[in-house]
Amino acid sequence: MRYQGREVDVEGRVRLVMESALTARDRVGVQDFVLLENYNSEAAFIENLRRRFRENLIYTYIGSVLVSVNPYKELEIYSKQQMERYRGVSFYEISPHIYALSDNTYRAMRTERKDQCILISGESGAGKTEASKKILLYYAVTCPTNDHMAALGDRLLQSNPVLEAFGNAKTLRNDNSSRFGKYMDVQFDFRGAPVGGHILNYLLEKSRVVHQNHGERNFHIFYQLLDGGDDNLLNTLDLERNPQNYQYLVKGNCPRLSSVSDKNNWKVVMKALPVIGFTEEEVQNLLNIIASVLHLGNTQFGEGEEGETYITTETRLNSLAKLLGVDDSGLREALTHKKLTAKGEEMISPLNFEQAVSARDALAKAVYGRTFTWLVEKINQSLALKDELYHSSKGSSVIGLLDIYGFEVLLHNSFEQFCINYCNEKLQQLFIELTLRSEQEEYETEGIAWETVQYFDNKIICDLIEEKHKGIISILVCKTISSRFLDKNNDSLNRNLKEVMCQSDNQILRHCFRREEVIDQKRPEMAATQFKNSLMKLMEILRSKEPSYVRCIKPNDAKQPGRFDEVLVRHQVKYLGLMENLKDGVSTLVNHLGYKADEYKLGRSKIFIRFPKTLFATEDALEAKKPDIALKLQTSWRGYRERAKYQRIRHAVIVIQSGWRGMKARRRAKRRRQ
Ligand code: AOV
Ligand code: MG
Repeated sequence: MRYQGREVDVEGRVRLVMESALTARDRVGVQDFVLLENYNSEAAFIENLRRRFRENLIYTYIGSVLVSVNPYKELEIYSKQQMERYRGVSFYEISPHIYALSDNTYRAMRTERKDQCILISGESGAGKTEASKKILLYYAVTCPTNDHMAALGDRLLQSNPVLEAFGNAKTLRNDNSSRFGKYMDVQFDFRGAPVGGHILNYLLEKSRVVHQNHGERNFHIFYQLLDGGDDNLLNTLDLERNPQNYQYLVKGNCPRLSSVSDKNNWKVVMKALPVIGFTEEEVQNLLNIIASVLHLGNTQFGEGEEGETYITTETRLNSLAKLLGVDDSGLREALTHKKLTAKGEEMISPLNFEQAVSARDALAKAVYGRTFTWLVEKINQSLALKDELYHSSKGSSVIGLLDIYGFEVLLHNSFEQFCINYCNEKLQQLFIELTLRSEQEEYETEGIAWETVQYFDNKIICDLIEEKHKGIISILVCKTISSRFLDKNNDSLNRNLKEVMCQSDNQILRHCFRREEVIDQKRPEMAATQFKNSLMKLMEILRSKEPSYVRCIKPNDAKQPGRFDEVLVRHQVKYLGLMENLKDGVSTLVNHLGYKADEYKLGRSKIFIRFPKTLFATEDALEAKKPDIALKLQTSWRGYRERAKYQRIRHAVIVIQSGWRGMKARRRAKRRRQ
């Protein structure tokens, strides 16, 4: 063993560091990229990720940012015992974990009484949704509770399988891909018990209802119903068990999944619905709607000699109308004709074949999409803060959880990918704004010497999309771009279909299709404009909260355990800007404190301080709240994650300050002994 130097560890013990202490580190890497000796090197960064991945250590910090690599296998690290290990324990005292981040966020909310949010990002299949579920589970299990609140915890957890059944689907990238964005607030009372919840949903990929790319599926719920529903139920819905009999399910040619049991998931969903407060009638109405979408898909058209369109599947039309709760002759007419108002007069004109097909598909998408929104509203009612808890919720705080659809690059990116990727750009922009940019600006105003860290500010991408008059979204409104892309943006339903639907007996559909909409002659907002506005609102919500970040990485494209594809990982490290998160925090501080070169050495994980007097000087500097940087760092450390923007430097301070604390404790102990 070779003598390496002296080290002040996190508990404040000064000890000799021998080489052997470093060998384990060589094997499993460092648990915080800030501690990498060569933290500017991308190769070292990737190598550290790889080493840890090989040891099933999927979590690593960059300061207070949690990086997570999808293991594509079940790891024994999410048990209740593990949750207990992380309760009340500081970030740096224990190995990195999603529970550590959950717990720290929770404690920050409790001690600072400030709303928090956890932003989870990463490309499709990287593990965002799994991470968000683990966070929710952690709170449901570890937070204080009583019977009433336990019921809320239950409803929070049960809302997940329901939303996933209706909003997730198999894609080429992910067998359980979220096809909607989800932001969930969990509200806690003054004792830290969860008392309420609220979900905001963002743009469901409705086009999937009528079309799937090869190798992909429609939303899970259709297959669950066909596989899991009993014979009786399928009879009443006039359905056959084989998904291949349904036009809306055959496009991807992928009816079954090896990784997912539709039958079991059906049971889970059916059990969850009453827990969330669905009545029997509501469940029946919901099932009728799912079945009606399948029947709509099988509604076929023929073309007469005059070019008029008629329905060739007449016998099925009755059951379709019954399931939708509408009059069958009205439905027939609305599927084959459109109503126009010209010069104050109402006219009916026949649709041609293509128009009829697209009217049918538009109806299927509208029915499904609006039902999904209704579902979210219904879940929100069930999670809403109950009156009797209102009093105890005073002075309470919120933790928001953002799980969006990840970046997607397909062979042909369509309107949905445009929206999904735009949403990801917005989130990245917020990340940059809250971490890198504001930090550098702060340095400048404080006159602190630092080396510019080059980072890619994706604001230009967001501007390109959203700028008034010349941004892509404004240009989309121009009729000159005529394509399917634009149709999806337009997303409108013929007026007479709306008229038929708003008379439905099905209470859910009645709620989804309002009479006012038929009367209102205003042109509805374009889908992209609506989406942009909803994202703007989301950004405001997130800005008002204290953020924590989980950055998910996908190790390979084959969804396989144990495979670490370096090219793929490097690509993600680059575009997530993870290297840009590493800054020279320790040396910035040390330079500012004016240490001489022989007084300290920057080690892999610690500062090696040579003389105790240097340590005392540090202590004095911090105690005297001098210099400014120390003051600033210390307050930000005190507020712990009060200011996410200091994350990297704060970490450096923790190393020094813990030592300093240790010294203080020892001094106190010494005084007591004397
Ligand atoms: P995503 O949410 O980031 O993609 P998911 O969270 O759905 O990705 O993860 C994809 C799959 O990876 C899951 O279905 C699991 O099989 C596996 N997985 C992810 N995280 C873990 C983990 N911690 N432990 C074990 N397996 C995991 V997308 O919604 O497509 O953007 O739109
Ligand atoms: Mg997801």
